[in-house]
Amino acid sequence: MSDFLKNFSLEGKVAWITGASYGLGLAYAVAYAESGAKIVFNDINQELVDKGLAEYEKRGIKAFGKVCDVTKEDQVQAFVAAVEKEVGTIDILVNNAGIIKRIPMHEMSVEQWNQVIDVDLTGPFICSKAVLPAMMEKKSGKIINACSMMSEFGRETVSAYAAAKGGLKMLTRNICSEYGQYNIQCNAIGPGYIATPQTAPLREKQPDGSMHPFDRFIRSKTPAQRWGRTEDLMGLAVFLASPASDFINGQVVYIDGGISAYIGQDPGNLDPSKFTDIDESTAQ
Ligand code: NAP
Ligand code: GCO
Repeated sequence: MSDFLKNFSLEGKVAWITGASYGLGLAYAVAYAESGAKIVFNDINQELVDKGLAEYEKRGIKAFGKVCDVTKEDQVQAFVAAVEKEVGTIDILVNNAGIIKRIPMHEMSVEQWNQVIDVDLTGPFICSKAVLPAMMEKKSGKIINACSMMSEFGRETVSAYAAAKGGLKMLTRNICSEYGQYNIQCNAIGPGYIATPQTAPLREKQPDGSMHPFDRFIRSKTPAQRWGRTEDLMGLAVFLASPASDFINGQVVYIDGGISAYIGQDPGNLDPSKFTDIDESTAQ
């Protein structure tokens, strides 16, 4: 490998991706493993951790996985201590774990609001706080947050999620500001609409077999006229975790097929025969 390409390698790094049993977290972890990193991950219950371990084993990846709820600081601290004992200090943290509740705000309970804020915003705070001391000691570290189109735009029914993802954009900037002096970079990936279980309800066929209205809508807002695939995000995830991005800090990098640059077209003008259809069986 050329000296230049070594800048994109994660050889020997320990990468922790939260909530990485499937979906985008699994894709990031696979990309990191392919780039030389040791993979550690957590999920909310043993069934999901086992599912993730099986997925990694299928790909020849020996991952370290344990149950850990990112909203519980005691569990996170214990998880990090176990990783440091059994694998090594964490070089890369991807705050990927997230939930969404699509409920009109005037019908949303405070409990439902708090559940989303706890996972999507407080979780990244708790996990980042847990890995920072070792990164400060090492004078090196990468923290990558999972922002969203909803870090910039609102839409009906996602008030708590948008507030969390908007806050996560500012947490990204603040970690950059406070810890850049330790050679720690904190950036965020801002995916567009990606085919995963989280967005599956937005693509469900209608009873008459027609497209979900939101599926047609989001394709009309995307120049590529397609949903993103998890593999579309793997390159950026590796780049932001690698030495090649050491002078990028505090940024949200949007990887959205052009949604944030495009006013959109009349959904009625779309020709479904031209769509690069998502194979839902792969939208893991
Ligand atoms: P996903 O399919 O819902 O996966 C999220 C993962 O996080 C699941 O394994 C989930 O477990 C886990 N998780 C939830 N709460 C947790 C907790 N308290 N502690 C630990 N793990 C927890 O989501 P995704 O589509 O892969 O998205 C991953 C991240 O990217 C999320 O932060 C999401 O907001 C963000 N994002 C997604 C898109 C998109 O279009 N898909 C776009 C922009 C940003 P459970 O199965 O138990 O929930
Ligand atoms: C929604 C979707 C989005 C995506 C993603 C877009 O209901 O609008 O779930 O929020 O998950 O965050 O970037």
